[in-house]
Amino acid sequence: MSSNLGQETRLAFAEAKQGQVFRFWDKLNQVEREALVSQANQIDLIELREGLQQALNLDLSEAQSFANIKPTPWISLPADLDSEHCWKDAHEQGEELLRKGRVAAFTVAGGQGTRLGYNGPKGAYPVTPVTKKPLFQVFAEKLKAAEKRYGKNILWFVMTSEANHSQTKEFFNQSNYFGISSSSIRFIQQGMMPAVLETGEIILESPSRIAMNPDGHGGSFRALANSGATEEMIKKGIEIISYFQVDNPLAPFLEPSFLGFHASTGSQMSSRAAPKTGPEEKVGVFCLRNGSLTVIEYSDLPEKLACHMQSDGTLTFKAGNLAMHAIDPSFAHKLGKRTHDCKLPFHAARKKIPTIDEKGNPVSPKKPNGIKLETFVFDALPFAKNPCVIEVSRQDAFSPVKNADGIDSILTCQADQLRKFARWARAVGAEIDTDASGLPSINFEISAGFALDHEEFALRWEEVGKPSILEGTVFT
Ligand code: UD2
Repeated sequence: MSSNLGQETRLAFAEAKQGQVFRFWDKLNQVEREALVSQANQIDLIELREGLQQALNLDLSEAQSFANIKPTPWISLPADLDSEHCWKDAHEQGEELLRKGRVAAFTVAGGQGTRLGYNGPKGAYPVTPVTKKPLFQVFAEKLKAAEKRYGKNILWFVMTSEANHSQTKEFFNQSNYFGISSSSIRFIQQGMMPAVLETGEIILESPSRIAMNPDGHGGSFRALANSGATEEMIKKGIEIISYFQVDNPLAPFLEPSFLGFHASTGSQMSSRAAPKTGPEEKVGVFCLRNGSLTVIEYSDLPEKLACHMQSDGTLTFKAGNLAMHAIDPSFAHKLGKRTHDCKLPFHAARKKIPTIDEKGNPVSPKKPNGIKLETFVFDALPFAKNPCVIEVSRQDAFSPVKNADGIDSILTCQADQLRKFARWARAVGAEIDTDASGLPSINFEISAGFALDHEEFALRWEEVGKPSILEGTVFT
């Protein structure tokens, strides 16, 4: 067995006071040693030290920095003739961008999906009410429908992580790429960060394995830049990356008005927002902090501010982050390369991290024992020129699947999909019973291949002879 294996790495770790990572070295076999060294080589020790320091400082400064926050102005939904004109212009501009092939779709799907407890990539999770199509298929069908409508191929970037990269690719492969040409899809893998103790020491998951987690969706900038994706986009004349999360089947990621507003305001990063359902809703809020647009995460916003009301009885900090952004590829590239003036801060999440004891036996902690470090995509907003927040109708755009049950679960998401289908069907005069919340008494489904929006549904429903809608009807 070569005694020089990983010598430089082990030395560097010892110098950085991380020598404990190799404390079982003498007991490891060759394969285990190689695996540990290769994992250790992925870690940038300087970034880790600085990132942790910064995250702990951020924890302290967050507590003091709520003095200078204000609600953000946003472009609200059309309410009068003037604003209707603006929305119409933005819609036309967005359609033009789509016709010219200036937009790429980008799904972040690298998360660990811990809360959902699903054993597989979240995008494979069955989500539609009748045919139980997986999330990735729902997005693929929207993408194909938009390609058909605008006569252009649309590139689709899917961000995965070490935990689900090969499973995700395999899932697309087995599903025949949902009828999309495989050459239009790019899988890019995000980076990983080691989990650490409060003291900064890296945690071992087993004697030969470091506990690591994906580096947060802010890692998407680095993944886009390092994989060559941003360069490809720039070369191909793509002007907008339409960013959305894998957990939200309603995401209207190729809806033109949002893209149009982003372009017409000269923004480098724009975001969709909707009024929060209440102070306790688990979405971040857009606000101005010292004059810069930023998002304060739900877990960081003090209760007093979360509950604060304006004189009209609405929440003062109401602009909820729906995690849909339009991003300029050159801006993404610059952030991804982490030039000195443009680094996203790390945030510390205290979690229960499975580890080992001094003898190497597994330990499942009962309370948080370590810190996961992540960057957040919305922390790019303060770096962006003319960042812009645009309202969207929540019922048409947002119903994430995050939990196994309760709020934001498959049940609430399917109910929201059914309500949307029922609104479209009732608007054309189809007879459907609903309860007071708009939930139909039957399950039925409208695929994006049939209609991408309610206007198209009206046309197509006529074309197919205005059929009755019954339990289990599927419009494809
Ligand atoms: C996110 C937002 C919250 C709100 C909400 C809306 C954060 C920190 N908070 O809350 O403000 O907008 O969504 O639904 O984002 N992901 C990766 N790689 C990672 C981590 C996450 O790809 O390293 C993806 C993950 O697959 C998922 C998305 O990012 O699609 C959101 O992650 P989350 O579920 O941890 O965020 P959540 O629900 O706490």
